[in-house]
Amino acid sequence: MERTFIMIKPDGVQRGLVGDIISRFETKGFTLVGMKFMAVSRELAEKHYGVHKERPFFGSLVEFITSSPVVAMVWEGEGVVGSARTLIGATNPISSAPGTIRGDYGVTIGRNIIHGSDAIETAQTEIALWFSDEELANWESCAKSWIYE
Ligand code: DAT
Ligand code: MG
Repeated sequence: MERTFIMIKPDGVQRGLVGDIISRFETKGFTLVGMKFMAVSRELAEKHYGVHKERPFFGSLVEFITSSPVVAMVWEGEGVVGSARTLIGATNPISSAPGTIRGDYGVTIGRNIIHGSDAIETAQTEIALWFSDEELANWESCAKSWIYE
């Protein structure tokens, strides 16, 4: 089953959006397989955003992600990588659709509340970066047969 890496960024935690965000993934029908509330080291932040290291916003992005705790999660389900990106909305919240997490709660790109892996391969890399195998639970929800045909 497909898995994706989701992180509620420092602004989402500080603004009290953790419960609402988790609820959106739960009620959609995805399965939580890993979660931790944690401070992010500079090393982890730089690795996670390594693809952006030449971009002008890289320094402030790393500062932001390490400034206050985050909620790191792994969610599982059919098509979860793409579907999570849809639930999250476009990168710049000023133009994210209403009904999406960023569209409902954000205004500027540097405070866009949540991260979601952009592809299946990226998800695998990010899950391995943020979680050990022992931190992920292999389990089946009792609702599975009511979510999947
Ligand atoms: P996404 O988080 O939607 O995958 P991304 O991978 O292009 O977007 O960028 C990672 C994060 O970097 C993004 O969530 C917010 C920040 N960011 C991206 N482009 C930016 C810009 N032009 N100015 C400031 N921050 C930016
Ligand atoms: Mg990205």
